[in-house]
Amino acid sequence: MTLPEHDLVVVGAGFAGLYTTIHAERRGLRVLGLEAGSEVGGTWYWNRYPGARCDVESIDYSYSFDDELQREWRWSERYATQPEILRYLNHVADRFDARRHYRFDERVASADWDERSHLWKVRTESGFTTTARWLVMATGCLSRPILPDIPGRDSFTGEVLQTSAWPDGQIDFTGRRVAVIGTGSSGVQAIPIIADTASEVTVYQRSANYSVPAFNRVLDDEEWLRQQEDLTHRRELSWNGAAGSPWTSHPVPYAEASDAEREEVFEESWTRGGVLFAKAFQGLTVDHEINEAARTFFERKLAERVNDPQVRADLTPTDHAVGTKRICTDTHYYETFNLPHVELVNLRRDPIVEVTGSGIRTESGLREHDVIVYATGFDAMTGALTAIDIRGRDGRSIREEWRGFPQTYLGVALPGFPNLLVLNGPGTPSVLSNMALTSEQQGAYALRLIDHCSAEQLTSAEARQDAAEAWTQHGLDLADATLFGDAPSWYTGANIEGKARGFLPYIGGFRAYIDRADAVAEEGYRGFVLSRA
Ligand code: NA7
Repeated sequence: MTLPEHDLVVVGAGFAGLYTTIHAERRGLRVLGLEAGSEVGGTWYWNRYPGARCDVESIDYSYSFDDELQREWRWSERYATQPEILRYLNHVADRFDARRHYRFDERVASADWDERSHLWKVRTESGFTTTARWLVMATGCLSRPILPDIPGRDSFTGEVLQTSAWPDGQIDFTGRRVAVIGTGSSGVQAIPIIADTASEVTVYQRSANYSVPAFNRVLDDEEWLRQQEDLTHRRELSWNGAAGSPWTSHPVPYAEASDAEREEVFEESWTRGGVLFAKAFQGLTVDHEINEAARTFFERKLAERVNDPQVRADLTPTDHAVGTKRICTDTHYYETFNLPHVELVNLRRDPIVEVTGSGIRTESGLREHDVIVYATGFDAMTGALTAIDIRGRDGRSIREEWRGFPQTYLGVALPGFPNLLVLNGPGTPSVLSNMALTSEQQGAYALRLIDHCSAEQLTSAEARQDAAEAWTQHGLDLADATLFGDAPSWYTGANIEGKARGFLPYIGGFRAYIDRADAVAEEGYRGFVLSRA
């Protein structure tokens, strides 16, 4: 039997990849990590734009697998900045000596399954090749950036920046005329900080998003100690919750709450900050009436934050229900539009015609800029995998198959692609949950399957077609019962022209997902075909 060079290759050194590499080594597996970046960090390595910050609280957005680790790392703010999360992931890599397993600056170009030997042959863009029994894709959900196809885009002679591939080091915007295209979380976080020093900021907005203040604060010793005392309980709630965090909705259903109680609950959820606003009442993203109440509350808040009625109207979302696109978590975003040097261009009324050498022309005319910042998002959930030429059994290609909606079993396994384990793939809670914990769960689940196969002297595990179809349909049915499907979001592939539409993450909740996935394992991997070379 041909022996592989490695038991497993892990692609990616973000939260999921690092977890898996560290734990594979602990089990005595021969593991190789491949990472396109020059360092660990994943999302937090690439997205270095000003203001980049996690929208899950720092105490929750960190690994739970090692008690000493979670107690020794002292977060400085309620919501951690990108540099702090990157320092944290570097600390984790040092502490568990994880870097020695990785080859950095290695972007995987292709992977081919060899049916005879039950091995994956992996090749990187630099020409490095290796073989492994298992191929674990920890390639991230938002890691394949997109640039809009605007006529003349490359003719601009000023500086061009992209939030998702930001150069290392500070960019000085002082006295410069800056254009920002895109008002998702990245644009919303970057715009106020750019506006602090730029002489002019023009924000080109295609769709308005809901944004709720972060109410970020420095974690003083008192709050930190309180969090530490409560940590075990807090983690328990997170692992048993729907979104991997300790927060839950108000216990009284909306229908049974008085007007005063409703107002109080919305206010309290608002001041919790950011994405947590969508948790105000159970069913807020399912029931039109509750959602409308949340929308009304939001619009009142917006009126307090934006002075100009036309700008306010332009900043009011019109194409989706509250929470059905990820709510942005901001610091002074809307207030930035009260500044005299900040202009909002509503592209629905005044579309971009072209980018020129000196600026951006919309139907109303040319605005000159020194810098253009693209904050235009990602080919989410599938883009990182379809970017690689992955060939499974009988030459089946993920790139080809995922021209249609991706069929996965538990989001982790794909029919036709034995021993390929996707972490946080389409069909997992991933982006709807706290990615630090979902990454642990996914890494542990992959390793559990690998352990099972080793113990049984099996060399291959492949999802059955019918199991994948049933899982995928189950996910789509759950999403259909909510308001999410109507929103033109990256959750549904709507931000990419020609991408198959359908709700990509698993919306049934983190705990429910874990229970289902564990039941599959406990029943001897029902829905998988396990075999020996
Ligand atoms: P998002 O949330 O996908 O935002 C991308 C933004 O770019 C969004 O406002 C888009 O408008 C806009 N966009 C995309 N293409 C264009 C063109 N051609 N013209 C104008 N505007 C465009 O990405 P982010 O990086 O901000 O955030 C990603 C996630 O990271 C976020 O959800 C959090 O989970 C963390 P659209 O709404 O499509 O009309």
